[in-house]
Amino acid sequence: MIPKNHPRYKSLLLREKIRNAYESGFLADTGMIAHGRGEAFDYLIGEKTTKYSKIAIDASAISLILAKNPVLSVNGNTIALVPNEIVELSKLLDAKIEINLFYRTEKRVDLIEEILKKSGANEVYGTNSDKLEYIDNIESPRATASLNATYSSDLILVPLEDGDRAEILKESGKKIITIDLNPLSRTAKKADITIVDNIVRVIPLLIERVKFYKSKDKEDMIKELERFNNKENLKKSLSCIKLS
Ligand code: PTJ
Repeated sequence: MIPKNHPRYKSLLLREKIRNAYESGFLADTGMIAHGRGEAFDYLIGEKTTKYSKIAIDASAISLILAKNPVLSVNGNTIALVPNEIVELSKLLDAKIEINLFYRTEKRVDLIEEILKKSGANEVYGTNSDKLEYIDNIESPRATASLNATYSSDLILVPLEDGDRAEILKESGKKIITIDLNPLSRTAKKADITIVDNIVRVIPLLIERVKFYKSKDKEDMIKELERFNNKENLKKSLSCIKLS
């Protein structure tokens, strides 16, 4: 039991979620290490949503609304932290949810599918019963792509993933949005839109901004998106890291 007045209360609650997810069997053991890396970067940006994160979240909301077949790719860490919010976002956008795991096992996939269904998801892709393709040039089990989701999508939200998948998906013509507290990760550098922020703050805000933009004029949204420059925004996000 963590006392509410503990100065690190919020952060300790997240650790608790991560530990429980590991004990339940759906979080990879190294998912705990990945969380720790994220925590360190979060500390350095002041554990708050920066101005540049907000700019990237707006660009993401618009892109997701304008996409023809958007997919929300989820792994163990994402489901440990924001399962209900992912389902809410998918419903709002009519986006598909696909399970994609680096340390893929049938058991973990089943457990994650069960959590998503309990959170209200009608359909989940990338499951053990789904029709899966394997993306060329990716050696890990992360190569899986559901024929009816990632494989045929035009835009994929790829959170908490530092690797080569984003780059390869991009080469095949897909647009990539990532959420990563580490602005120097491979995926952060390769994505079309990089949100340098904690996923627990991002998804609720993204839901809010999708609701806001949904009623807006399409041409105005396109113009706003054209003004977004990921390289510039990522550079500014990096400058938010305080070392003293
Ligand atoms: O569930 P699996 O099998 O797919 O495995 C998932 C992990 C996360 C273990 C796997 O994808 C992995 O090893 O990831 P990496 O390479 O450690 O990358 C995870 C990235 O997410 C790192 O750059 C972290 O800084 C970042 N990160 C961790 N927690 C958060 C985060 N970014 C945003 N919000 C967080 N809460």
